[in-house]
Amino acid sequence: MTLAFVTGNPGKADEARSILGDVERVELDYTEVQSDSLEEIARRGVEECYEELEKPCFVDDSGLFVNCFSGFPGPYSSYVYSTLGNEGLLQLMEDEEERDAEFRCVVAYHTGDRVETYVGVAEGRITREPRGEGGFGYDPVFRHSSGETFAEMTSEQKNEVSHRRKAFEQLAEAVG
Ligand code: ITT
Repeated sequence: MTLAFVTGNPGKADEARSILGDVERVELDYTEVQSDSLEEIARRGVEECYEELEKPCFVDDSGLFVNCFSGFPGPYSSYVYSTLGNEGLLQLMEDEEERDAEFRCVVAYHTGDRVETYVGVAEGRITREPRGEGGFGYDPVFRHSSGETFAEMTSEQKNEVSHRRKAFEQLAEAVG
């Protein structure tokens, strides 16, 4: 079965394909409600997408949670990325020694009669300089606990260990 993935982010869609196989990317401008919970944002988003598409579909709401900022930018990652970008984030953290961070990915899947959510987390640290050319978004400034930034890894390497991998694996199991 080809699943419909509603996202405006082609990087996410590529990763979903390499993890799940057959995925149809649908661009639909659904409402991302203001909430400090990725799960709430994803759940409400997929309900709206299902109403529009009238077929099973899923969305991915993800974010970078930085420890020394109590989890900021978290659910606001998209806005912070498009305003401050990676350079802005590094500047904010210039004097910070405590650089632990995690990526979280919540996938919300509308089966046709209910919504299921799956969470994946990847732990690492924020670098002092951007490193690597691969991936997208915050990848150059996120050094995964295995040693390299997500942008230094090949897409296969990132997809082995990423937050998205962990969430999508659960989706893959659920859809069989
Ligand atoms: P959607 O249309 O799917 O919502 P988006 O890019 O707006 O796409 P989010 O709302 O989930 O996605 O925002 C997440 C932000 O975090 C966004 O700026 C992404 O670039 C970034 N992000 C998410 N996953 C990432 C990953 O695996 N590596 C680097 N940055 C990531």
